This record gives sequence, C-alpha cells and structure tokens, in this order.
Amino acid sequence: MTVVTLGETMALLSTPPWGRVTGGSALPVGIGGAESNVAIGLARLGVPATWISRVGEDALGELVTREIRAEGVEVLAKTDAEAPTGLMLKELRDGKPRRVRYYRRGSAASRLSRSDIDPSVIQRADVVHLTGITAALGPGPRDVLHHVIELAHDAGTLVSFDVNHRATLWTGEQARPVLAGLAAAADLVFAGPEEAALVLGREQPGEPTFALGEQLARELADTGRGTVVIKLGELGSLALGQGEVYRADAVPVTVLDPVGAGDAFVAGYLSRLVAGAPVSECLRTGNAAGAAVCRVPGDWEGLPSREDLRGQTAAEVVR
Ligand code: KDG
Repeated sequence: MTVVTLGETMALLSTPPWGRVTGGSALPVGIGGAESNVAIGLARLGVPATWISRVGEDALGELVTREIRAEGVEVLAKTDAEAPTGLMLKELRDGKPRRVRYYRRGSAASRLSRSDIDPSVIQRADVVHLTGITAALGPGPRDVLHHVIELAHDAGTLVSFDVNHRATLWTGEQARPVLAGLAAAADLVFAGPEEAALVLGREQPGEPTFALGEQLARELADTGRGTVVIKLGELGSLALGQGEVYRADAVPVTVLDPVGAGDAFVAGYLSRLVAGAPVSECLRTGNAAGAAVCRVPGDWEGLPSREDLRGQTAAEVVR
C-alpha cells in the first residue's frame, strides 16, 4: 500500500520566542509543507510514502530533500536552477506561533508542471493526496493537480484532497471555484468547518459543533463523489461516507503549537484507510496523531510512530 503526495515544502525559520529578530539572533531552521508533513506522518506510521515536488538549486532545497528522505519518504523532486526554494517565517510570541509569513512567490515549487509527474508513480499508488495549497501556487501547479487527478481516476488510484485554504496566498473569491472543483473530483475530502463553508459558498459558520460538521459534510457530499471528513479541532472529527455518519472525540491535549495538526490528522486517517480499517478507526487514529503534533513545537516533528500511538491511547487507537 503506497501513498503519493505532491506539493511545496519550504525552509522554515522561527523567530526567538519573544518574537523580535535583532542582529545576531539565531533563528532555528527547519522545514514545513503540508503534503510532505502528511508523507512523513505516513512513513512514521509504517506506510510507504512518496513526495513529489521541485526545489531550488540551493542550500535550502538540499535541507528540504535531505530531511524528508531521512524520514523514510521517497523523494521525487527536481532541482530547479532558475528559482529558489520557498521560505516561511514563523513569528512567535511568548513562545507560541502568532503568525506565519511566506517568502515563496516565484519559488521552484510554484513552477511545478506536468513534466514533474511520472504517470507510473500515480498509477501504481493506492492513494494520491493533494491539497488546496498547491492550487494557490499558480496556474502551473493547478494544472498539475488536474493532470494527476485524471491519471489517478484512470488508474483507479484513490484521490484524497485536503482543502487547506491559505488566505494569505489568495482571496476566498479566487479560491472558492478552484477548491470546489478539486473537492468535487476527489474520492476523499478533508476540510475544517470554515473551509467547507468557503467551498460551499456559504457564510462563515460560528463555533464548531458535531451538528454543524454533519450538516456541512452532507452538503459537501452532495456536490462530490466520495467520503467527506470534517476536522473539528479540539472537538474531534466526523466523517460521512456512503450515507453513514461517524464521529470521534478528540484526544485531550495541552496545545503548544497547533500548526501541522491537520496534516497529522490526515496522515493518521490515511494510515488506517490503506490498511482497510473501518472509518471510525481512521478518525480515532487521525485525532491521536493530530494531538501528538500539538504537543511539540514544529509543523511535523511531533508526528507519532505506531509505537507512540500505542503507548498513548492503547487499544482505543491502534489494535
Ligand atoms: O499545514 C501546516 C502548514 O501550514 C505548513 O507546514 C506549511 O505548507 C505549508 C503552508 O503552505 O502553510
């Protein structure tokens, strides 16, 4: 069982915990990218994962590919001599993330094109996981998404899509029709309540509840072709598949850094999906993986292994 993901991964700098950068400050450097976060999460949970992308011919590109490879993910990333690797800055306040800034316009990954895709990689995969972030990077990456979806559909590879709306990359108006088209073409859609409302062209919802999640899932399912999963953050998660609704409560956690929790959830969910587990178990594993990432600073560093999940939630999560 293999999962292929595709998208941009950036070098990630964090400010000092008090937020201000002054001459001589040392900024920890790491990496971050929603799709590689999912691939790393899957690899840690024992699922073979491949990540497709493009990086610059620079030290940051080397960092990105080396880190992801070191996690056991197969990396298929061309080196682009004409564009740099993207960068993001996590601004901390009192040690917690306050804002994220991107330095990624014109990056190597924003020049992704069909030539970066070996069709056989998509054809032999069981699942291909895509996100709305790639669609926001520009027309080339957007075209790649449609190409990959077509290859996957023809080959019987399941298409998983996380809406992952990034309001700093494009406006809701620009994003809505594109994200709606991608969600409608996917066999499995992940969204938060606000993202689901955006895709449906509805007003932004109030406080998340399971009832709201179910309503949004039903509406999204009516416009699509597969299972819809709504991530409800500290409440848990909900799935609607083949007319059945499944709910799972969150694993309680003291949140240090929530960035990346959604990707961890997807990794946990997919890890059980490819093993043929029932939907409720996919949700529980997703919730546990999401909680694990929240406990640790960094977008993916806290991703759990199967062993970690076993220790944490016993038979409830991993049998
Ligand atoms: O999903 C967590 C991400 O926000 C992160 O790791 C970086 O891909 C990223 C993005 O575009 O924000």
